Amino acid sequence: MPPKNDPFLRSIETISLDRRRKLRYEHSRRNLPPNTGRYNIVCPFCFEEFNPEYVFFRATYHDNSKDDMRLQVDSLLESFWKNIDETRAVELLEPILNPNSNNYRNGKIYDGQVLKGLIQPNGTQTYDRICPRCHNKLPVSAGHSPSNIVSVIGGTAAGKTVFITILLHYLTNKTGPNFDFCPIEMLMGQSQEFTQKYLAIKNKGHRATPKEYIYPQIFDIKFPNDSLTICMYDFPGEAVSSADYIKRMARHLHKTSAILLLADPTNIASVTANLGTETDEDEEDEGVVRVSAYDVITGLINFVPQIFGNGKKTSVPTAIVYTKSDLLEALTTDPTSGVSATSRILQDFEHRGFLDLDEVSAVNSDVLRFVQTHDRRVETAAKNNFLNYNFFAVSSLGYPTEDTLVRNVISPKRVDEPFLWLLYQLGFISGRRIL
Ligand SMILES: Nc1nc2c(ncn2[C@@H]2O[C@H](COP(=O)(O)OP(=O)(O)OP(=O)(O)O)[C@@H](O)[C@H]2O)c(=O)[nH]1
Ligand SMILES: [Mg+2]
Ligand SMILES: [Zn+2]
Repeated sequence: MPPKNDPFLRSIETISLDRRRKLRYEHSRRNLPPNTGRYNIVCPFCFEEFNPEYVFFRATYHDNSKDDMRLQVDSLLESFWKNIDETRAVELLEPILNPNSNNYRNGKIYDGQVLKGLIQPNGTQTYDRICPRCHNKLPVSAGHSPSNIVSVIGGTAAGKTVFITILLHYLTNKTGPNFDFCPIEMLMGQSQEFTQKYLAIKNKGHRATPKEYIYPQIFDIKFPNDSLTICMYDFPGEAVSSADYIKRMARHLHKTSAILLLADPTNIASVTANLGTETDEDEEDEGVVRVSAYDVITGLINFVPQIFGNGKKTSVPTAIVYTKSDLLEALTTDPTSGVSATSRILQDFEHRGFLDLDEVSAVNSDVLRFVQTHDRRVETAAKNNFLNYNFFAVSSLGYPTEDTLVRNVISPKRVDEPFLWLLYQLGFISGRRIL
């Protein structure tokens, strides 16, 4: 977060955009592996990393008259899913073909340098690449671009699912054109089409994510000359303090390249008091625990110690995002509330072509003022545990939920900013600062 400590900013190059008035600092894309046209694949299910040459294929047909082409139980795949859901029914599947066995040496089909397909014994082709370790189907883009895991974590009803859904839509329609990139969803078969979910949010409101395995949202961000695969993992807030859930179903947290830590600002008692909103009796009956950003940070430290390297600060870039900023508008009448009428928390901002680092620092300061007024523990917890963090505020819907349903319009505020900051931290977009 603090730009002075940003190791990358030390190696920035200075360019003069307007010599008479001011200098801007820019650093271009950095930290990226050379574009060799072939990247190691990280399986989005078991997180095994391997060379694309060693993928397996699922045959697209079976022939029960041939021993090696029968429908069969895939015991590796079964044990992967049984570990997550014991009640899962066992299916018979087409056989697995290993392209590196003698039978297929001459049947390999390449797309550039990446092994993409295989000629099957009956002469037809299969393009169903699967992970050699867990036998789950790999995304179409695997091997063509570096893959990054982004974990979206936060308490129940923090707004994670709505945020991810709106973000993907927004990246496609607004941010992408501003940055000359185009996000393409890599459907995994099981992963839901985000447009449908977007419409569902628009039309019907939203329901809690069930505490079961959630398929990652996988999308490719295509730049003019290369691309980047993002595997985004939603997380049921209910599981934020469950060591068992994290161990069995949220192993992505151990391998994460970036964290979007989402918190509902109206979960803080002093904010609720300030807003005059009463506790929802239904929620109390259902035993819903309202978690703050502090609880999520301590949950991460306790349950995912791997990323903190034995009690040290983590270098995984972490965006600490207060959601539902639309609800904070009501605080502005109280001068001691930490949110002024001119606060960036309430304003939208469009980054174009580069991340405006001054704006990001200003948002950080405005949100920090809110945190210092209402929940100082968060400031200390962030400072002591993350090397690279920034505070953000977003509104995915733009209005309080009831208003959104009535107006049937969604006008997100700053919804792409934390994600752009992560892309900047990972080295995929440039940032600029006015001196
Ligand atoms: N006012 C307002 N409400 C929002 C916004 N985003 C989400 N909500 C509401 O917050 C509630 C929870 O949103 P979800 O996205 O389901 O929250 P979640 O973090 O995925 O919750 P779990 O899946 O239960 O962990 C829903 O009623 C949403 O309508 C927002 O930007 N503004
Ligand atoms: Mg959810
Ligand atoms: Zn795997």
